[in-house]
Amino acid sequence: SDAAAAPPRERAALHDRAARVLETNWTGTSTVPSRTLYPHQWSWDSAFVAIGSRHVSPLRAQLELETLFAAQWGDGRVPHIVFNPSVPLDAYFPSPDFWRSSASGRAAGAPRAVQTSGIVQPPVHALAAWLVHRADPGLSRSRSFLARIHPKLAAWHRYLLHRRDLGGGGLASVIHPWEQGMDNSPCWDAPLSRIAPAPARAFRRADLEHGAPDDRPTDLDYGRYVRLATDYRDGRYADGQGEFAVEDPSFNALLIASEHALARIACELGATGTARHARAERLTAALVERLWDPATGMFFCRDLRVTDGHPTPRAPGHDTSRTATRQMSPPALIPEYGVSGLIPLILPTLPRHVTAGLLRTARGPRFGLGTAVRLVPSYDLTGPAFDPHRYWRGPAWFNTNWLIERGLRLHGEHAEAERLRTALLGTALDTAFAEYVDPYTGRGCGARGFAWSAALALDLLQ
Ligand code: 9YW
Repeated sequence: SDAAAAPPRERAALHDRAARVLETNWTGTSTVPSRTLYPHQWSWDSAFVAIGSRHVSPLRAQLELETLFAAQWGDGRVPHIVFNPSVPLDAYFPSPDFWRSSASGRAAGAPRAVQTSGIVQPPVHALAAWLVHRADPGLSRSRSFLARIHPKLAAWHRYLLHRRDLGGGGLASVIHPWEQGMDNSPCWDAPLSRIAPAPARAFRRADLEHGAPDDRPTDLDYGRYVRLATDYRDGRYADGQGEFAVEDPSFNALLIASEHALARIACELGATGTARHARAERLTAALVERLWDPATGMFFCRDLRVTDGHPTPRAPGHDTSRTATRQMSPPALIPEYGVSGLIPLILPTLPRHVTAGLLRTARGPRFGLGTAVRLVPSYDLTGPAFDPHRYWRGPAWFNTNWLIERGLRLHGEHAEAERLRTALLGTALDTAFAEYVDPYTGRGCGARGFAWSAALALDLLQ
C-alpha cells in the first residue's frame, strides 16, 4: 500500500493503529518494545518511542525519557534495560539476577531502587528530548522538562566521551554488540570470534519462546554475548578492560547528532550552545578520520583489539619476527558493510565528498536504495553473510530507515527521502508494525506491534 500518498481516511487509519500500539505497550511510566518479546524498558527504543509519541501525547513522551533517566547511574551511564519489577524473572534473559546492578554496579553508581542492566545503548536521547520539547514547548516549559533533563543528558555524554574513549581518538567505543543495538550484525563476527563462549548450560534463552530460531541470533553468538556481559559485571562495570572494544559509526553519529541537540537545548535554557556545536564538529572530523574509507565510500567499524596492520616504528634491537606477525594481523577497520556505516548521513557538517560517497554506496548494489529494495537492509545485499530474515544480518529495520530518511532530507535529497517515507509507511501498515522486514518484499518478521515501528511511522505521518 501507498500510505503516505493515501487519502486522508487511510492516513487516519494508520495514525490510529500506530497510536493504539503505543497505547498497548505503555505500562504507565514507559513503553515496552514488544509485549511478547521485550517486556521491560529499553534505552534507545524509548528515545525512538518518544519521538513518535510526542505527536499523540507530549506529556507521555516526556515521562518516557524521565523514567529512563531516573535509572541513570552515578557515573552518567544510561542502562540499556530498566527492568519492570512486576514482570517474572524468566520472561527475559539476561534478567536482573544476571546483571546484579544494585550489587556489582555500586562502584559505578548503579541506583538502589531500580534494577537495570550495566551496558548502554546508542545515545539518541538528547535528540529525542529536543524533538519532544519542540512538540509542545508550553507544556515542556511548565514542567521544566529541559531544565531537569539537561544535566542528566550532559552527564550521559560526558560518560561516553571520557570513560568510553577507549581508542584515545575522541570517539566512544562499545564494549558489547548489544550496546550498539544491531546485535548479530556481521560487523561483530571478527571481534566476537576471539571470545570464548559461555557454556550453553550457563544460560537459558527466553527469546526463542517467542521468536523463530532461524530469525534470531545463533546459540554460539548468544554464548559469546553472555561471556562478555559476565566479564563486564564481574569487573564491577569498570571500563577499558574487556576483550571487545569497537568504535561504531552509527553509535558515534547518534552521539554527534545528540551533541547538536544538546547545544539547542542549552540555547533554549539561556546558555550558549557554541561550545557544544564546536565539539560536535570536532567529533564529526574524528569520525571521518577514524572510520571513513574513501576508497570504498563507506564508514566501517574500528576494532580496537587488533593492530592496524602497520608495522611498529623501528627501534634499535627491533625484533623483525614480531613486525611480520603484526603486519599479517587483520586490519583495524572491519570490512563489513553494515547499515551502521550509512547512518552518519544524519550529520549536518559532513564534508561534501563524504556525503556524496555515502549516497553512492547507499544507491549501489550493496544497499539498493531506490532500486533493488523496498527498504534499506541492515547488511550488504551482496555480502557472504547476508540473510534476508535473520535479525541484523539483512532484514530492514524501521529505526535505521527513519534515520536514513532524515539524512536524505537533510542533504537535500527530497525525492529519494519521499520515496523511502512512502515505503516505510506502507510497510508499517501492511505488517502491523513488524519488528523488522524482508528488505526486498517487505514481508514482516519478528514481533508485531513493535513500539518503535509504530512510533516512527507516526512521526513520518506528520
Ligand atoms: C535482544 C529491544 C531491543 C533493541 C535492540 C534489538 C533487540 C535485544 O531488541 O535486542 O534480546 O536481542 O537488537 O536494538 O533495542 O527492542
